[in-house]
Amino acid sequence: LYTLMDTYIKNDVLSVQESIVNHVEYTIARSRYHFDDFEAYQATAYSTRDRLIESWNDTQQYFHDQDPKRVYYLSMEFLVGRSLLNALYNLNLKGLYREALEQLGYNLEIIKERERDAALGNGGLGRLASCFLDSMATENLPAWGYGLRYQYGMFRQTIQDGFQRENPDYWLTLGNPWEIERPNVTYPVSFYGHVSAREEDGRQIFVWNPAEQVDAVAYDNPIPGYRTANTINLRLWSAKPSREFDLESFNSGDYVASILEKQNAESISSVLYPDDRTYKGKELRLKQQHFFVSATLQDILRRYTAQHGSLENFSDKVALQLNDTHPTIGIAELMRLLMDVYKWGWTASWEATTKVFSFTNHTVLPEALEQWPVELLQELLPRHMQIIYDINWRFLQELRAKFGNDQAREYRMSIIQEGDEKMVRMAHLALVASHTVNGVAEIHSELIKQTIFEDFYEMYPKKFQNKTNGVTPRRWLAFCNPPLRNLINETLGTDAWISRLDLLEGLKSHADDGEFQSRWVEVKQLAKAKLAAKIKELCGVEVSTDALFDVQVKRIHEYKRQVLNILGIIHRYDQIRNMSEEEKADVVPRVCIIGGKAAPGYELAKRIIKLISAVSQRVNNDPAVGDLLKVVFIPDYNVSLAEVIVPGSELSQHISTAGTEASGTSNMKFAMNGCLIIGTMDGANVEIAEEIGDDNIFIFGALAHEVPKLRTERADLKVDDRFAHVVRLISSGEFGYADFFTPIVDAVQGSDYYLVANDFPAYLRAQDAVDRTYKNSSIWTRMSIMSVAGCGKFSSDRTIRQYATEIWGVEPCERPRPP
Ligand code: 26Y
Repeated sequence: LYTLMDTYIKNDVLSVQESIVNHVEYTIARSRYHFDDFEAYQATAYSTRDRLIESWNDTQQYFHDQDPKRVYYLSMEFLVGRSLLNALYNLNLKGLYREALEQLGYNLEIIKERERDAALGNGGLGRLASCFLDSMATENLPAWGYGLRYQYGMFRQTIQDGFQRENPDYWLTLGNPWEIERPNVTYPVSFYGHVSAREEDGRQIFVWNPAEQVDAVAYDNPIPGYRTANTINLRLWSAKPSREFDLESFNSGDYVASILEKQNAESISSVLYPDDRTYKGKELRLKQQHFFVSATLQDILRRYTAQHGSLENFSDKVALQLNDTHPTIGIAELMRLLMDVYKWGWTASWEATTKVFSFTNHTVLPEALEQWPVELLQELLPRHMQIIYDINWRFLQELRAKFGNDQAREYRMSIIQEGDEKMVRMAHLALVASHTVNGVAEIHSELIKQTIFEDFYEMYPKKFQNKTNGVTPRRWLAFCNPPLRNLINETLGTDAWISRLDLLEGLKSHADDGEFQSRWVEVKQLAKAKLAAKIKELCGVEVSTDALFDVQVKRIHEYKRQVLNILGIIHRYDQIRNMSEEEKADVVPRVCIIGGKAAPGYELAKRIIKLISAVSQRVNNDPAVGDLLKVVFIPDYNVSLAEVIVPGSELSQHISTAGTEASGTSNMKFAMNGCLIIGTMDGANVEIAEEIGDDNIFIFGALAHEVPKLRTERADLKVDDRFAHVVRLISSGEFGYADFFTPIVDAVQGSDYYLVANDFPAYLRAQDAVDRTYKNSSIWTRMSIMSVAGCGKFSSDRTIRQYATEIWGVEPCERPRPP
């Protein structure tokens, strides 16, 4: 038996082929003699999954035996993308599978394209969560991620006549080979009803009598680390009709109506909210949040007590990280579980709760801060509302003890916002109950102390930390850009940099080497050709790979200033079309690539997409311009597209109004791939400039501390003539749809909250510097090499190690490699 238990799956060409063919026949039930590319993908995925499961099981067993302190990353979003190549690379099986498939008549590079992205997130915050899982696995941390298994992920964007259309992303239609359904890991989650109180052993006991219950079913998604035997877990919850409530509702008489009503339960986890900025108090979203954290906490407590016999030492052995305020209701839920279910007193429950939770803030924009109407919370979660009131009462006592009777301060800081409609401020709840709060880049962590959380910083200065974001160098360099990976490997004589990104520094000494530079350029040209083919496929536009590829891909938002970009493009267009042929000979040809989704309810953002499309129509069809300027809007920007766009870019725009972009993470991905950055002193751009050197980046624009004053003075600004001119081109109908674009024109001509007019001249100057530099290939290439060489800090491995030591207090727990 012992030998049987020690038998691992065999990894040789024949065994892999056998496993793939077996899955064709027995898992997807197709003929092993005839299966198409999609079926080959499915079978390959299942075969890979077998290997992941083996590693997952042994890792979890090892964690169990070692019993270290654990960390759970709670996030409403995980932007996973595709898994096949990532898993094969991490398990070091890519070459083997390529060969095995080739002999069977399939091409791994082709079949991997058949996988659909898991898009269970909006943008930066969700992708960060996925990069963190990759790093937690690679750093061998005893960690799990918890989230929701949405049936509809981020909508698919199509562009019709230049307008955005949203299409449902029913990503599970053809199955998801990466998940493991765990029907036996199911918890009831309650809603509505009322709370009753009774005396028990001289103590008040509260009983919540819920009126609605749904079941949360676990789906496990193995997350392999890079070149380690550890595989961690991402557990996602799916809502199912409750079994427990069967009896009650079914005795009520109308059998069919009862069944139909119960189906509604599934709607709780059915759809991801596609808005990442403006908070709307939607009941379903609050239900999702509670559903998610209740199932998660029940699971964590159950697994803890199963192993330890009780909850003793729970708070020494568990850390819970809240990814923004979205899972904050979990604070009240943990209090409820400890007090009402495990019968702990208030003090012990509060002590444990405040010891386990910490919280990350991802934005300074006040409109994104979550606040739930008291009335809604009261109705949906009456016991939680009671607990929140109790937490607040004690908090206000503490406040008075510290600052005396200061009503204005109490009003500002209270967890409950008074007013016509009373609201629960989730960020305040998170701040009061967490032992640590962190921002996501230096500048952002400073700003939250001075603005949105100023009062809390005064009260709890020691709670505040910074954790500058990072991205996984596996997906975002080593795997998405093999030619660059190979060149770096050869140059450094090792591939160790893939998990120790600081080693990229070794490239610095080659930055001026002419021969190395030309190989660097070759690598970039290969990636540009791939991107050009993608553009042809998706936009039908032919672009020259001799042009400078200039990219801005991210969610469409006023603060990210895609408008500044398009105004700059219009200026460039207007210049070119008025040039003589001699002047034209001097122009650096450009391809301007823009992509990103607008929240379906964000009207202005959708107009910006239409403006970009209208400008591209005009520019691309103007014979006076030819190859000197092309503008393309790439539809449906997502993780897999980013894996093609990032390596193929030469210039990337990160041009938010200073003080508005918390960090940005794509800036790191672009820099890592030798793309130069044009950007403002905002978010992580500041630290990127510091790391790679300010002469290797194009920085422009107002600084964060200047912005408030500039806003008050905006009405008196003497607007640059070129700015006035390009805005006039839009409003006079040069690109059609003049009326439709009026709100955009008004926004930048009116209060201009994001200071587009202010920064316009500096932006054009920076773009001139870009053109001038590009003409000198050797200088440009040197800057590109220095960007990559200076990127070591921006690995999420570094970020995660800092979270582990400075916030969570967890240590690596590395499973020994099997023989
Ligand atoms: C409450 C709801 C409307 C909501 C949903 C999603 C609010 C916010 C979000 C997502 C926010 C987000 O993606 N923020 C980004 O987080 C990145 C990772 O820290 C940062 O790099 C980026 O600057 C920030 O905008």
